[in-house]
Amino acid sequence: MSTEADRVFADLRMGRPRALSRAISWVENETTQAPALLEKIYAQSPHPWVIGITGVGGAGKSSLVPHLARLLADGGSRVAVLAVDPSSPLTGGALLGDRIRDSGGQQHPRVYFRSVASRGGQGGLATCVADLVRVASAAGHDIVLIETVGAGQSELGILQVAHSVLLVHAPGLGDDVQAQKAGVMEIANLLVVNKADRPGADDTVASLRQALLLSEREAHMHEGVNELPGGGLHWHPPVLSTTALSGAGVEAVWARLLEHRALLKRQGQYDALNRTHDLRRMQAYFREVVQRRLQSRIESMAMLAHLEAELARGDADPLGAARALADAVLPPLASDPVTHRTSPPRHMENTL
Ligand SMILES: Nc1nc2c(ncn2[C@@H]2O[C@H](COP(=O)(O)OP(=O)(O)OP(=O)(O)O)[C@@H](O)[C@H]2O)c(=O)[nH]1
Ligand SMILES: [Mg+2]
Repeated sequence: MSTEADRVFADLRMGRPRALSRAISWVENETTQAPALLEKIYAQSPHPWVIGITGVGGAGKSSLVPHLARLLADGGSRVAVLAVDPSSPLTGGALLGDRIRDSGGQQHPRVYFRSVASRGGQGGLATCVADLVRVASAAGHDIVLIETVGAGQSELGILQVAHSVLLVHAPGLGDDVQAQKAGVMEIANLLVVNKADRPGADDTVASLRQALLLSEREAHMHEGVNELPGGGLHWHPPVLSTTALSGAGVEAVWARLLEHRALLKRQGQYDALNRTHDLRRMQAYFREVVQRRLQSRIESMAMLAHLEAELARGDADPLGAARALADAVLPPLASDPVTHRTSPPRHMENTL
């Protein structure tokens, strides 16, 4: 007898957008059907090409992505766009603005748009989005574009799923090139100065190019693929400009992305990245499962209430109590960095 997960999987494989939306919701909300569905998906769906699009708020990522998606779809690809919103502390979900944007416009038959909540940071982005990428692949999407706001951890999270990372910048957002360099510039394979119609765009292009040369310490490299003296190949991130209002410059961005993918494949890095992403996913999921199991075990123990009461009275210290709980469910390691105590500490006299 077929389960609900079987049916959704079959519908997914037939490319039904509603099945894709449903599958994404299952995974996002960690429903009880999600693991069975994901198991099928991972077994039977290839890695799509994942392009991460990141950059400071307001640079024009969301304006640029539909142009890029349409271009790829016109070229025959099936494109899924996942827009990762910072979770709202109130709703815990994707911001309303992008939800609305999802439902309006951009109705290319080979483009699928969806906002997903980031659940606050790197872990949330990496765990949920890595699965969603494969869900999209099961539905026949061979390219997945992921938009994230480059505000701290999320751009590092994007590295755990993307093959190519595009950093969007724009004039007038503060000449924060130094700050950019310190974080996200190191991971960008392609830099785009959007709003080329605005004054100062050329200066922004020039300062990004300068910053890249400084960080690469290789002033003679040209943008794209460079042949090194020893025979190896090196990718020097190109800096391009676009105007998302008209779509100008987007074709050049696409050409460079193709070049980047070709280099990754030529160097065997494309498959290596796929393996690394799977490995990271396994490690993250392992941590999740272990933590959940241990947590549920601890919560069923009388010792927890006992320790909590001791903490409340000031008769235990938080670290000692945590260690005592850990010791109760897992044997301590000889290499544990802290002194092992067999019983919860009772030395917290009111000395203050
Ligand atoms: N003049 C001009 N304005 C643009 C261009 N691209 C986007 N904008 C405007 O810039 C604003 C921000 O654009 P978004 O696409 O929402 O920027 P974003 O990077 O997705 O922003 P967040 O999702 O908040 O991080 C909007 O008002 C756009 O209309 C452009 O090429 N030229
Ligand atoms: Mg946006």
